[in-house]
Amino acid sequence: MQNPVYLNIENVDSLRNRVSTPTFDRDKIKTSIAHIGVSNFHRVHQAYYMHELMQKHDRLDYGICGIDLLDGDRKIYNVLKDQDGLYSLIIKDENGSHQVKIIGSIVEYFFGPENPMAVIERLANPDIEIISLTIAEDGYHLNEITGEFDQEHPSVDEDVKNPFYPKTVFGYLVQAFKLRKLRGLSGCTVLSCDNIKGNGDTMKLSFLNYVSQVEPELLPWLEKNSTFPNSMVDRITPLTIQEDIEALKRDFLIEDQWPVVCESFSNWVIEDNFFHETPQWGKVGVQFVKQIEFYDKMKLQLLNAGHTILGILGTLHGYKTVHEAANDEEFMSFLKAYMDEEVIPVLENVETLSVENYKTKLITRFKNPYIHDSLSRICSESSAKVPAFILPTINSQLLKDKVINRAAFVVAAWCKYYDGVNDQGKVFKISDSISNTLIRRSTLSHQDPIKFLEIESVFGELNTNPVFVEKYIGYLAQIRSHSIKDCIKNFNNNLL
Ligand code: CS2
Repeated sequence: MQNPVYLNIENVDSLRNRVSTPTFDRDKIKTSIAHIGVSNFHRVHQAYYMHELMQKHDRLDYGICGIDLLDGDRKIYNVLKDQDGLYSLIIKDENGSHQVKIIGSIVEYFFGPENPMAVIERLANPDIEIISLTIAEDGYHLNEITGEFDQEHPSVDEDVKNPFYPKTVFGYLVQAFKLRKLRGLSGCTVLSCDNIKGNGDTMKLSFLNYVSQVEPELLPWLEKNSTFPNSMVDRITPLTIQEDIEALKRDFLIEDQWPVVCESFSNWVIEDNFFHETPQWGKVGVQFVKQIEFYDKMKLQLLNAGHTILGILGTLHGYKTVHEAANDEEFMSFLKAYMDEEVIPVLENVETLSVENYKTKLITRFKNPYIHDSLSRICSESSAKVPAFILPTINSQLLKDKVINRAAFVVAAWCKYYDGVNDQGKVFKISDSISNTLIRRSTLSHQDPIKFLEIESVFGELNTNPVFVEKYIGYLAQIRSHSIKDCIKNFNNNLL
């Protein structure tokens, strides 16, 4: 048997007869994008689109300089450095077909903790026309409910005190923009690619708020020299597991330390608001629109909310993956009714046909058994996800005096989630930056259910809405005395 080939620039051509490899000349690539947060999601989405532009259309002007800023990202930095920025993308269709592509669009890589000045210089370089971001929902430090920037967050506070040795994305950007201004260079576009409603507006608000603390004199320049388009990003990307690494070695004889898996579906819609000319990404399916709001709402309130619901309810039952929960008819009926009765009525101005198509496709995406998306990934950082994906639906429905039954049930189940034990009696791990608060509040809710709703940064003033509170209290009592599956069955049979 042949030995597996270690993935790097020297060996990549020898893989050509096994998988798709870059056919373009990587030495000719011009780097015009600096991307902060080289997550699995970035690697299956933006880096994939840029690769396709190079591979299919020979557009070599959108090379990516990957940047990571967190100590915890050292592993991906080392892997990509070792592999010359190359990695395997494994696309898994619902019908079982698997395709492997070696992605070659990340051509430079920087690691903030190792050399912050080098990162600042690269971001300040005028060749970089777009600084894109995937820093996760909780990376913006903007309170979803109050709309206020959390200046007291320890890392933000540290950057305010030590602006020349930044740790946060805000700290880095301010130094880079300051250099651009000092040197008489142009500004650029800051493109957020995170799952947040109005992600560009959110970034702009958070960033300008930060700038007003540390460098207020930069504000007028930034007004003229930067744009923050909103974007909607969509492709389900599970965490890489050891089995993926082994399968690549076994089936394709490729030794890749950190491949990424994703579904075949992919979508990217961006508000056409670029500082330089609009990028030529339409060729690979990126859509540029005047208004992003409708796409945003549809995706966050159906897909991400759907994930959160399957995540919370599925974990309480004892399921481990999204597809297990989605293939359980009771769970799926509950989710479909949630979408039809509680979400779709508030998706104003979204074409009925496109919502129906999106929903139908979504159900098959959730059921895809090859993706193995863990419910623990879905439930991590729920304190940022529930306010972004579920509570907007509740608030809009309440404003219109419409039903919120299933949404209130999910919030009650979310409270029970912090008991940390499933219906099979097994303990599961909780992972959230405010997990102590969530667990404490959930414990207090055994005596007084409202205590959980009093986490202001999550629920805002929802604890004062009598309609919502009454439903939540009733459901919590049911959930604490019955299995989650029985509660869902009762819901589906109109008994709850
Ligand atoms: C997921 C998303 O993290 C989550 O809660 O819903 O990562 C989801 O898989 C992506 O947004 C899909 O586009």
